[in-house]
Amino acid sequence: MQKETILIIGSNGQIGTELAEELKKIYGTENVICSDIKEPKNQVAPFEILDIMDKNRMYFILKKYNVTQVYLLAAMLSATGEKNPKFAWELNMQSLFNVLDAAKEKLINKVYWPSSIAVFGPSTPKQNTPQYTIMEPNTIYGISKQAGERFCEYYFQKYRVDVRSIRYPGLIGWKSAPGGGTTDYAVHIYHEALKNKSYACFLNAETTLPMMYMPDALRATIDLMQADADKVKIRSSYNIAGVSFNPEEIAASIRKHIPEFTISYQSDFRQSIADSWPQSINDNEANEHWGWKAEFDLEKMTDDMLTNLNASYISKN
Ligand code: NAD
Ligand code: AKB
Repeated sequence: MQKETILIIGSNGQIGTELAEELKKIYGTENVICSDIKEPKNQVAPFEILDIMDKNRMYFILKKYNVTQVYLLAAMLSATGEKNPKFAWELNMQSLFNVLDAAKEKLINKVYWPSSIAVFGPSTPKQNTPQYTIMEPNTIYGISKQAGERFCEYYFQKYRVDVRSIRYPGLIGWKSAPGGGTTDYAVHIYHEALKNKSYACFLNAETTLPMMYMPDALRATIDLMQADADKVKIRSSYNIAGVSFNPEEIAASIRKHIPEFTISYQSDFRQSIADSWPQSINDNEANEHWGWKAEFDLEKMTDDMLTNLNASYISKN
């Protein structure tokens, strides 16, 4: 087992809940310190309350545990960000500065910070969106992710900070709830299919978006963090592709398991966010540099989601 001590910031969220489990398997439970602004729902240890805006407390925790790597997951996502743009900008940027500065000061030696497909905007080519292309995001979330990417590359070039990043598509998993994004519908739909056999979708039927099943996203994250430094040639953030589909297509895949499932459409403010994003992603660089390839397609994901969610509902009742 490799000797690293990891701090996850924002560990109670959709990704943190699952990533903590995977990192503990690799590095040992006691070497993965979870932290969040709120107490976790289920008991987790070791755990520290940390508001990432409080740089002194973060430094105290880094020193207390001799942390070597930080995974910074605290952020405000696209939909909640539009409701409070100033705070979203402050949280998304200041949190990154606090962590990058700790790495610059050599308190830690590696940083993981996720970006998003939200860095792209309405003027970006929508199909097979390349790594390098027009990027004019029009959500505060996307603007903060794009600025964050520039700062990651700047800290790497100027201060040799070993920061690594992925532009996640919308993530779908059964173990944890999504936290205020535009792609959240693709998690809710499975829960509603099992509970009510119907779902009212906040995006319209033809809204195709890039998505990814959580096991693929976790594997990409860990593979990138474990790659030799010379293979990580992009220090802004890597495109990675999973699966692209629209609400009608995910509903059809659910109907193969639950034939009576119905979907209706009531699009809201999230429609214009979704319309500004790509429909599919080209991930040639991630594939060439560190061997990335997704494993889950829509049918395999639906099968796994419904099987596991069903089992978890049964065990709760
Ligand atoms: P989430 O909203 O589910 O979780 C974020 C966590 O951060 C929450 O537990 C929240 O309590 C915590 N948090 C909020 N403010 C904090 C603060 N001041 N200090 C400490 N913790 C704080 O988000 P997520 O889906 O797990 O996303 C994690 C990261 O991945 C974010 O940067 C997000 O932009 C990025 N990302 C996520 C997706 C996705 O589909 N989930 C896609 C692209 C990128
Ligand atoms: C969101 O919808 O905001 C996130 C993302 C794609 O970054 N899921």
